[in-house]
Amino acid sequence: MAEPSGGRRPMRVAVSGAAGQIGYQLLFRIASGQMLGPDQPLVLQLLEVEAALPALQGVVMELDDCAFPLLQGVETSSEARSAFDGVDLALLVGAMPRREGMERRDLLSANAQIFSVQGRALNEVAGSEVRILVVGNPCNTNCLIARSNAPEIPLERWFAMMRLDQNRGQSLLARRAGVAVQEVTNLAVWGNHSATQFPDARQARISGRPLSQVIDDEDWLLGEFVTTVQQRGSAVIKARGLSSAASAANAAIDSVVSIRTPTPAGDWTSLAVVSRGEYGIPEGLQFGFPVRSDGSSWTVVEGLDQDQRAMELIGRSRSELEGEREEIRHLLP
Ligand code: NAX
Repeated sequence: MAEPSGGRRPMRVAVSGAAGQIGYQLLFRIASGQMLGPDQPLVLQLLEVEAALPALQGVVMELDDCAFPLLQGVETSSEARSAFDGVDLALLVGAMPRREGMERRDLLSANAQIFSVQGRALNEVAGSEVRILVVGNPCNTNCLIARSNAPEIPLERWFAMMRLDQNRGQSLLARRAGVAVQEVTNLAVWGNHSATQFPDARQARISGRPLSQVIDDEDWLLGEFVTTVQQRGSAVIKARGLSSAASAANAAIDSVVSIRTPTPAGDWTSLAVVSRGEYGIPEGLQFGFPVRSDGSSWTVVEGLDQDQRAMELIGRSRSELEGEREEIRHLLP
């Protein structure tokens, strides 16, 4: 019988925080081929803190028990240099969670330590074409920190995840318009993956038509729609008693697919990428923008007409990210 790999070189995929709840939703989908495609063999290189390695071993046992044809190996480590050795793709999911009584600045600096170490390790040992998606929060600033510690890796290879926010918004718009979710396109989520993000429904399209022709309710689009998407993570925690995990893993897979696949004509996808000054966003911030990919490189979609109200909302998220950068500036190399 023919091998599913067709003789292709396996891709090396690192996942940090692999024993966590997102990890548990993510690894099986990656190993089954949902992220890299049904013909692409892979090796998983899983990073966890020392204390979580026994739990991670249980996850590895379950991966074995799935007998995934594409999965050619699983390695585990608590050392970033070992987990990132030769990787083509790194999904940085593990992060220090916010504990009771912890100030935001403590959270930022605890994560700054983690992501500096991981950035340096990627710089030293990752494969020459590596791409990195940061999921662990605060993901935009964690990405900026890791990137700043990896001078050999081009800035364009770094992404922070905005896709869960886009997907949440797309579902909400589809429900409101009474259409299937795939009819909703061109939804950009601007700024920080936090409660200041701006999901911009007014540029969206429904079945190719401007959204305003279907949902003619500016107050809702700039009011309840925006706050519902911004607060969705908290709403899930309230209902489930745990933060979003399956939907976050799904969004990580969607993000990687949209980086590696040409964006459908006329559409765009939401990714936080390094700012080159587009829309007046300071250079170097890791900022959520509408992005188009050609399958290997990407560009921010420029020239979208943003009115004053939209620029104010985007500005709020920009100020928050500038503030985060100030908080950790002393830790940047
Ligand atoms: P869990 O606490 O279930 O898992 C995190 C795992 O990371 C733990 O197993 C922990 O041991 C590990 N870890 C911590 N520090 C590490 C380090 N230095 N190296 C390697 N592993 C480390 O959290 P989970 O629900 O899986 O969420 C993971 C991260 O995703 C959190 O920071 C969370 O805030 C963030 N999220 C980001 C989202 C986004 O859209 N960008 C949405 C979902 C999620 O909230």
